[in-house]
Amino acid sequence: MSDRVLYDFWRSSAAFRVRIALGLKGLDYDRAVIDLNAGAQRSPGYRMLNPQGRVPLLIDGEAALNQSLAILEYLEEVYPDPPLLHGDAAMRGRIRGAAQIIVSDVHPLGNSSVMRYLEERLGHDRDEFIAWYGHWMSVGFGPLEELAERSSGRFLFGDDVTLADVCLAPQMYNARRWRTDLEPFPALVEVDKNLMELSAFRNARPEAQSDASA
Ligand SMILES: N[C@@H](CCC(=O)N[C@@H](CS)C(=O)NCC(=O)O)C(=O)O
Repeated sequence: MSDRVLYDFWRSSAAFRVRIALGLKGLDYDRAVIDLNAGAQRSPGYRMLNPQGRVPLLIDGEAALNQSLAILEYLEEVYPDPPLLHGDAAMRGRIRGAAQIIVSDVHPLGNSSVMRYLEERLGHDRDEFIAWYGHWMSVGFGPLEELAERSSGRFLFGDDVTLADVCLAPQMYNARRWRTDLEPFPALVEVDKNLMELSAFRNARPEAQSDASA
């Protein structure tokens, strides 16, 4: 049994980011499944660990961390090899900026609690949610497509996998899940395909998790 535990759910794209980073850095971990469909994230026991009631949560020895980007930054500091932030401060800032487009501007608008609020409180149906989330995904993918077009290599910033790629792949999964049109984003589709050739990305896919269901 590892002293590293990821509180996780197969379909969580925020947790997917952390699974990728743990894999890239070669870190073993146990998974504790929090079934978001059954509302386990709101159970008193889990909220004692993470008052926000969301996944992921990473326990690493004495450290208990929520928020995927904070976890990725922690992993980068404590386990720097291989690095996910490259180059000088300006380059690292650009990588973080690309990751933030997904983590801050796009992903929160499609979170399951947002979907529940739109449907249950504001009376929108599932198709309207899909149109809403698809719109904001396309808005976020626009600048990332330009970045991918300008990249000198297979990934968003050349041939080194970065924090931005770690955030991109799960959002591409979300885009397909919610039937967002990816035709306007061929460079992102290509980067995603290249990322999925790496075992850390493939092993972290939702479908590859033990709790995956239809
Ligand atoms: N900004 C957070 C987002 C976490 C998040 O929204 N997780 C979702 C799954 S992807 C969740 O736990 N949703 C459960 C809920 O909202 O009830 C992060 O990056 O970790």
